Amino acid sequence: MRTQVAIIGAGPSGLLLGQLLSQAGIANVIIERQRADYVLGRIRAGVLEQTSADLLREAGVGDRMEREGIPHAGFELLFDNARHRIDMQGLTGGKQVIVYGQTEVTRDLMEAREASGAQTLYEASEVVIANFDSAQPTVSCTSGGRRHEIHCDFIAGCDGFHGVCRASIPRNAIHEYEKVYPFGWLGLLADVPPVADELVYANTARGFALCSMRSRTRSRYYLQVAIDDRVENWSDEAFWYELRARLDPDARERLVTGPSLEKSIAPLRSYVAEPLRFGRLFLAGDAAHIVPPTGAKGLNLAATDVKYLAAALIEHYDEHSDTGIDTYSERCLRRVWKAERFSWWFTSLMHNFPDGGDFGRKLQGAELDYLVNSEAASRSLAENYVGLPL
Ligand code: RFL
Ligand code: PHB
Repeated sequence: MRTQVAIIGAGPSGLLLGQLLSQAGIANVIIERQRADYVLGRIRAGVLEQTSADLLREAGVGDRMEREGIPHAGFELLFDNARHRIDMQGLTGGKQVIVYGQTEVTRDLMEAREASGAQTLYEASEVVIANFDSAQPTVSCTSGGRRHEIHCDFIAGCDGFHGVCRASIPRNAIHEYEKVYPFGWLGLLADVPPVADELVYANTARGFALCSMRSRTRSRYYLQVAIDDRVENWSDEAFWYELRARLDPDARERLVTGPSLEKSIAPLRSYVAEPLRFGRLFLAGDAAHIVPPTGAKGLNLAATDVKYLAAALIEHYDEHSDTGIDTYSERCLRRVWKAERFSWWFTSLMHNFPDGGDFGRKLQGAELDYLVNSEAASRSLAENYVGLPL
């Protein structure tokens, strides 16, 4: 088989890249390890920055997001038993974020891909990428009971943190930066109305909690748990009990509980691999970098990588210029490190650190107090949360 761009991974990065390339008339094949319904079953991100929403519109998949996505003009910080609103819109000259689940983004992209007739090999095993340091890269995999060999001009590594692409780059050609946090997030999805109209980020002595949502009837909640905790340890009742204990009295009263649709634990990590390009292989999204979810930046960073990568490949084919390709890594990394900084900072501010001690908690209290009472500090938070300019 021959194509122009072989894309490894059908998460949001791979599907969005495929869509932008197909729109530009560039042939592409996606190779995905899982089944489509498995990919759709993963409950992950919930918040889109305006630049990500704009890109989805540009890619022709913005209609349902427009109808069903919920624009948010602010969010709340909860500490010392009280909630304080951060007026994102007022502090950033009118910017908002859109609450629209990653599952929905993925579904919209999968439908658009099917309609375009572009090829996707699902349930691909033994995926091997080769020769990407030459002009004739190849991808081989087993799918549908037979071995495929795909010859291409470029490989896009959109295969997430545990994928094969980054792992195929020679160790001495890549520099990794990593920070692992001593806790995880236990998430629960339930068909109950959200406890508040906007997201609530809570710093409490019992640990961090986040009240988020997918719609006006579906809530997503998270609790900070120990790094070695297991989801089997958490009945729905235990989850709701602990969440209630981390809320303020008003929210505690309003909280509606119900059976969980999904419950899982995610570890928290900050990670960057540099550079994002090796010969004719590009890394994009979680394959290249991970942020802890506190700042809601992961999916948004993936979208920006893809925006730059699609533009670079289109420039290569249409204008015979490799400027975009040559500057891809540097352009992405400038934005990636700013989001890494923000996500690390917000994580450090909001969580209970096992070895942070009383001193650490006092400092967090002082910073939160400063944050909600200083317009400059609130604005800095709001500016980062809605997404820094491209
Ligand atoms: P994905 O989504 O991991 O997709 C990679 C795909 O590659 C496939 N794959 C392979 N395919 C072929 N061959 C192989 N060898 C392969 N190995 C892997 C996988 O099956 C998969 O389908 O990466 P992508 O596309 O880069 O997308 C990144 C986002 O998924 C991620 O950044 C966000 O979910 C992070 N994130 C959040 N981001 C936000 O912007 N806002 C949020 O509110 C937000 N909340 C979150 C989050 C992530 C979370 N978890 C579970 C880590 C909340 C949580 C709890
Ligand atoms: C979510 O709804 O899953 C979500 C929202 C905001 C975050 C992280 C996750 O910061």
